Amino acid sequence: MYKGIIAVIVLLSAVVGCQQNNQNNTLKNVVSTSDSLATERTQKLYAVLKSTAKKGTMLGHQDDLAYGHDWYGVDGKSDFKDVTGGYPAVVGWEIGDVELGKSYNLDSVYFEDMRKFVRQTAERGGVSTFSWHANNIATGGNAWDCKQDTVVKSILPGGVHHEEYLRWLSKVGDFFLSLTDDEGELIPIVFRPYHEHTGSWFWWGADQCTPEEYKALWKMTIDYFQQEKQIHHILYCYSPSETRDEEHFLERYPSDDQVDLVAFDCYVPNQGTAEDLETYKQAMAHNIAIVTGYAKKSGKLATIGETGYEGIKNPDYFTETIYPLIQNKELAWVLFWRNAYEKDKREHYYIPYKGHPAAADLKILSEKDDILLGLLPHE
Ligand code: BMA
Repeated sequence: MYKGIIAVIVLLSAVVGCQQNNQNNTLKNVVSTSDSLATERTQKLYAVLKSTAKKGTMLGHQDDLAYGHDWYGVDGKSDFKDVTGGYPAVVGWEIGDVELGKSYNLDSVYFEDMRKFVRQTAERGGVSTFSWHANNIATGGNAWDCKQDTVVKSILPGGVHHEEYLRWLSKVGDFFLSLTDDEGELIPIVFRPYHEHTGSWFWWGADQCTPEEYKALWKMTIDYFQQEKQIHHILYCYSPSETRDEEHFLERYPSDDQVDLVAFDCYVPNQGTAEDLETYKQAMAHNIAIVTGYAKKSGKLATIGETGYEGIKNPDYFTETIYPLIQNKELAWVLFWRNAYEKDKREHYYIPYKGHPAAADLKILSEKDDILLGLLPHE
């Protein structure tokens, strides 16, 4: 377990405070964020993540600081911390409904609270990553509404919903621009938009748009952020669901200059039987090989965008399934999905809470030498 988080924070702040152009140029050569105007702090984060991934993998948990299996909105609480003794190095957040101007997301997490949690995570030397279950602008339904298959086409330039969609992007951008530290400086973050698009359960999925339309959607989004909103503190993560091979993985890949991290989402399927767990192991190993292989080739950074075993029915899942899969792989992190607090979702959790049979197992995983609790210092 890596314990130098304080040293890391000091180092990071030192570099963040340093504005000389010559260093900026040096960093650019080493790091090459996809956004050539990325803030120095963002470039720094990318560089640090790359060296961190060479040493080990960080653990992440969706919505970790906002709620857990048996609580909502308790200051300082975290299911991950209750079980391992420390906060997760990576915290995932979901911004669905921010585009509608709501003050809380589709899982009832207030955006105001998210800002605070992102600040706390940065202060601890951790990373915040964002997904967006964007609503369906054409039908008024949610992200899962796939009743019609021309939504993407309708929001691209020339489409009937284009202007309205740009107003949504503007709201998303305003939220990202509100993620600042106590000094008012923007905190670099990871954005993983239009995820699981090789599946067909979101309006941006494989049956809902062509590869060219998907790529155009991605480009339109980041061009709008960078050129219209002057947003330069984001690392972009491309995260399909499981893919067959590199060709399939790249079928809808925007381009190397629009992506910083390559990932995939993969869950234990069906009821989570021993057989399902076996299927999952194979799918994970296969997809880890695809993303790490492509990351190596392209100089990108590989992560696991989302994963987990709903209800964790095997108490050895973390040490016996996850650890062998991620050991000795250049993966920056693995993000486990949320521990729902909702009364009708008692089995919808992906890390153990205090007293759960798999709690000791997650703690053992978190204590492995190559499981990192924060970012490493950058040489
Ligand atoms: C899904 C589930 C939903 C949730 C959505 C967005 O995987 O967890 O309950 O609303 O993600 O966070």
